[in-house]
Amino acid sequence: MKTNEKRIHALNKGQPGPGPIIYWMSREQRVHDNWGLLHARQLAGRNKRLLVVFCLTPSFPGATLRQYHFMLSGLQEAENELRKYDIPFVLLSGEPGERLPDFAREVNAGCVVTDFDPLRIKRRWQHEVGSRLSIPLLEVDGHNIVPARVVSDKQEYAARTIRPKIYKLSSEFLEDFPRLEPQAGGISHAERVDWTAAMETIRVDETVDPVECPSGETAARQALSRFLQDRLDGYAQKRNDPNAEGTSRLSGYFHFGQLAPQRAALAVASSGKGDDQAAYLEELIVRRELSDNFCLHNPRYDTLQGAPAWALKTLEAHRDDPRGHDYALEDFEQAQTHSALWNAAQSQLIRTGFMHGYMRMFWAKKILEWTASPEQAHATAIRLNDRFQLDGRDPNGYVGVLWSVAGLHDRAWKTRPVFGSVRYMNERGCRRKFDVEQYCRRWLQE
Ligand code: FO1
Repeated sequence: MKTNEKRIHALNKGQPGPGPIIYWMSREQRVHDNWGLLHARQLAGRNKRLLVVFCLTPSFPGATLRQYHFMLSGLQEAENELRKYDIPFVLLSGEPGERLPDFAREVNAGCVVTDFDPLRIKRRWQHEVGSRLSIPLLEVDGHNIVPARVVSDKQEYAARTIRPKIYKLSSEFLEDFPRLEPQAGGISHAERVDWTAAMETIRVDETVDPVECPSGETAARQALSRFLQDRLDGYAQKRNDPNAEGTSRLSGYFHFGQLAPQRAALAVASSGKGDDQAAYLEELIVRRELSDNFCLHNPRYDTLQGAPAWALKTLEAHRDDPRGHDYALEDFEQAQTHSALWNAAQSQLIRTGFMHGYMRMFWAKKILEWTASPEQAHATAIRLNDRFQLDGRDPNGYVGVLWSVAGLHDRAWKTRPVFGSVRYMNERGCRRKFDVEQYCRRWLQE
């Protein structure tokens, strides 16, 4: 079975050469269930060699040791797994715009295949690589079930507008993955990656510790199995209770591409779990793919200016409303606000690299309420999200912050101070949903 042609998009006008096929792994850091790698393997066929290359940048915007540690540990597993298929894994260090074209020339490559990613930095890398290659640079969307370039050619207003587009096309794309074919004798000269040396090239903030969450494709599959066995039953009810641990906890694996969302969708879709199944597929497919759609079509996805016009207007009208509290970034970062509930959420984030989805909304809305301006609130939420969340720097994070702070993909609500008609949330609402004291006890204890 071939990769659906609609997942593939040419990023330059290069002409294929006779040499090896390179799969430039970036967003999809896995060996199995990976449409980009499968397509590269198909192009290599029997007569060409396939090489997998990852380009490690010494610092990725906003990332810390926490995320690099997780990523490198998953990549080590990918190298070992690829060896079983006789596919060499090459780790380059430095700027992809320079290192990739140099490497492609060194091995006299015939074609480069890479992952779809709507974020600015990746599109810049791809532009630099594509314009320096005389061979084709092909992008494959291995992240979205319905490829982001296919589902819509414009920024969608909300879940309600993208949902029918996704479901209309999903039967074409929600197919099982073929197996990766081993390549005969492809690895004989391949050297092993020196992972200790690679770790030493990293130049990031080391004060944010790695988290205990196990990394890699195997751990990701196990996490999916545990979710299906233990937590899918009752998901629709329990997912809004931060004490119940009812969510999937797969977002870190999706962010680093260690698990294909399509694998999770196939498993959940065949679970026969009615409302729970539908609630999870809504999050996994509609909400996640809406985030990629937004970042693909809105170049201001990581600034307040990315918000809808109605929300910018109402926030402007309430710019001078008195704030009950006016905290600086450091107060938030160190969980030093007057609110035990807010501090508990921030502590959960610092300790675990994860914050429950319901708390993420409350957390970001309170940053808006207790900060001098909406711009500063937005920048604070992005900075903390990118720094501490294992899945920071992801389209989901940018969309989540804009939803909370500036009404993205939402509608106008009753007008209130500071928020204007952006949806408001307060602690009383949290108390109606879950045991706030239990959550605070859990995350505020030393
Ligand atoms: N992708 C790369 O191709 N090379 C890197 O060195 C790299 C570092 C990195 C660090 C933290 C992080 O959260 C992501 C990182 N990514 C890197 C990208 C990542 O795989 C995702 O593609 C995007 O962040 C989400 O679209």
